[in-house]
Amino acid sequence: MINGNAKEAKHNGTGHLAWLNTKQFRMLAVTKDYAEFFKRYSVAGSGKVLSTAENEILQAAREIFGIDATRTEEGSDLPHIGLTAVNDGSVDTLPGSFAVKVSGHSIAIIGADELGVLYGVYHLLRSIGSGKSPANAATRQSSRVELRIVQQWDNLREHIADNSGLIYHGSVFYKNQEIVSDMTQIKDYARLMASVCINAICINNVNVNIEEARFITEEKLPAMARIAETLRKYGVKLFLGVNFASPIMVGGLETADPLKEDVKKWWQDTADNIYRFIPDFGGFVVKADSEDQPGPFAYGRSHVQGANVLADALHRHGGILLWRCFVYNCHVDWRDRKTDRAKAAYDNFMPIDGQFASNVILQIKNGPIDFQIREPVSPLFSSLRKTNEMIEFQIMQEYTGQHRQICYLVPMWKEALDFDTHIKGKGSTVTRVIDGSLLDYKHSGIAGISNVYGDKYWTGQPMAQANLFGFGRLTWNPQLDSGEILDEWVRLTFGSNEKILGTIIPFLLNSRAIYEEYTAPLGVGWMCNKGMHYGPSPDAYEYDRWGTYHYADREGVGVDRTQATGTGYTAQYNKPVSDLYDNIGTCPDELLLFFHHVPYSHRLHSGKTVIQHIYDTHFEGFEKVEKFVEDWQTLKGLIDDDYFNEVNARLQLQIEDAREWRDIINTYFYRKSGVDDEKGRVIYR
Ligand code: GCV
Repeated sequence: MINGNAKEAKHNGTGHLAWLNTKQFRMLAVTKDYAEFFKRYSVAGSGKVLSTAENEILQAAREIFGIDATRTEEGSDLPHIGLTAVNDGSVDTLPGSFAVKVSGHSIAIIGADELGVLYGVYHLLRSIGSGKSPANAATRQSSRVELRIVQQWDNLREHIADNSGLIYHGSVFYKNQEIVSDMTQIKDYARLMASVCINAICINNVNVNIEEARFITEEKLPAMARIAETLRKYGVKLFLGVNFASPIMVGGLETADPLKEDVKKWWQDTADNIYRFIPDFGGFVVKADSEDQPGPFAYGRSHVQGANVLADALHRHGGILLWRCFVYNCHVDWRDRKTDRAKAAYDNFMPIDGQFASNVILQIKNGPIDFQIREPVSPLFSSLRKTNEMIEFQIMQEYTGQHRQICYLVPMWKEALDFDTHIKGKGSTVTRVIDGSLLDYKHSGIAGISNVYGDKYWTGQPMAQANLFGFGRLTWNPQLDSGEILDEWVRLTFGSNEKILGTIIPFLLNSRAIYEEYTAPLGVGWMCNKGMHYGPSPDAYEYDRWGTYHYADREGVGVDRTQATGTGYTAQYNKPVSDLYDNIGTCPDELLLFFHHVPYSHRLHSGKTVIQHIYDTHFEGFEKVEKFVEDWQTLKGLIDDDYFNEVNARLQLQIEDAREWRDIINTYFYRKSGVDDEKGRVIYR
């Protein structure tokens, strides 16, 4: 199963239940405090999502307490769980808000709407599973992040992220090059997502081939409507990736020029038709003029002109357009030291800030390049002021170990969300930008490129479920702490055994830092194989037209992005951040090579030279993986065998791959610099 062949996967094991394996909550001492409540439940309100919430209570009663809960009247004096989709004023009005109130004889789950009740139920289950008493389950929650969306990079050919090499083969949505007709797995996926407050899924890749371009045609809309119906029961909206050239590809027009009347009309008719099939359709996700995808530039039009035509077509039905800012020139001449891919999104979108339709959200990758293990936060968050914007994270670990290696990414996402843009003075965090509160945006959101591909654990490496879980938890509440999220995930997935917690949590919490140690140093990025984006190949992009250069030579390494001598990228940030990065003396070590080209002898704030830092981190990172592989063995018998074995098999790959990274990167820099390791360790020659 290492390569995740979905056709062979069994989907009924504990791996598939992930953090919703409520049966194992039986073993927790705390369940006795809930048992009486689960004997009865009441429901106030009606609707499909509320029925889902009711079913969750019934299922939990059976699985945790072995009882069939009975429905009772609202306000009953007997112990019960009350589900109320009628806001009594005690809950925020934002969609999905809820309160859980615990009294002697009831646990009342009150939602601002049906969805709020469903989220309240999942909150209650999480509380039980993580060992909280009923009193500690009491809460009141809402989220300012309106759109909490996972985006699949699947396509009908079942190749996920098709140009990223170690292909995830398989999909929840497509089998044998057809859209699936059996909704079981899609339902399970929707349930898993709703349980962490995800409210939208885009089911196809932003690189839209002809097969997926047809999803918005009469022929495929019935299948889309079936999927939307399945998602709807969990409060999850369907989004689709569309190709900007759809009017030509599937509309039979000769042009996709957004200013042509027939093109506008085609988009309007298409949207009208979609909403006939799917009245609550979420909207489109568009990658235009990016990596050879078509876009408005082909017609001499701006991205505003392009986006607004699609947005207007959706607007009449309440739909939203997610327009990606991943627009850059992917053909760079290595002699040109001024053209900088990192600057492209800002250069393309800042001049048109404020001109987009009100239902457009600009979707911006967390960093300015492409999901490297360490990048600064995209400067667009520090500069746009008049356009709805959302952040895009990559749950799928394209550059961070894919479905093999353990790399818990929540700390990295938190860093981005907590980053201070200074756009409205100190304290202007990215969270406040993307939740719309700081700049008074009409829409807000967080997107995550999904790591789900139909594998029996959903995510290949079972530990990568923590990223999926953590992503959802953070979208609902960006203030949550990475460690708290992880603690909750481990308890829900493996139980609350101290040995398990004490082994898994410290490693996972550090795993991003560890991955960074044995791979690309000090923010330099791009030391991976070309295309596949897995494994070390430090010069793969260095001599390629794609041009994501690190400029390592015998004297030094790094990209000069300063204002005086470099590309000037640092000027895209607000003060004091621009100065912090621009000045080699204040630039944080972990981003040094992103911003500066330095000699190998350059001394870091840590006191080490750059070259010694590279050697040390590569040796140490590898040793930490080696140690975890040993520690993992001590969990045999304590956790589910299937989980144990699957993680173990992938850990054996991780250790080999970490060794390869260590040896190739150290050798590369040793041969470039000619500087010996101070500690005299063996560097592969
Ligand atoms: C969906 C990277 C990946 C591509 C991906 C692209 C994007 O370049 O390798 O597979 O395309 O990012 O985000 O659009």
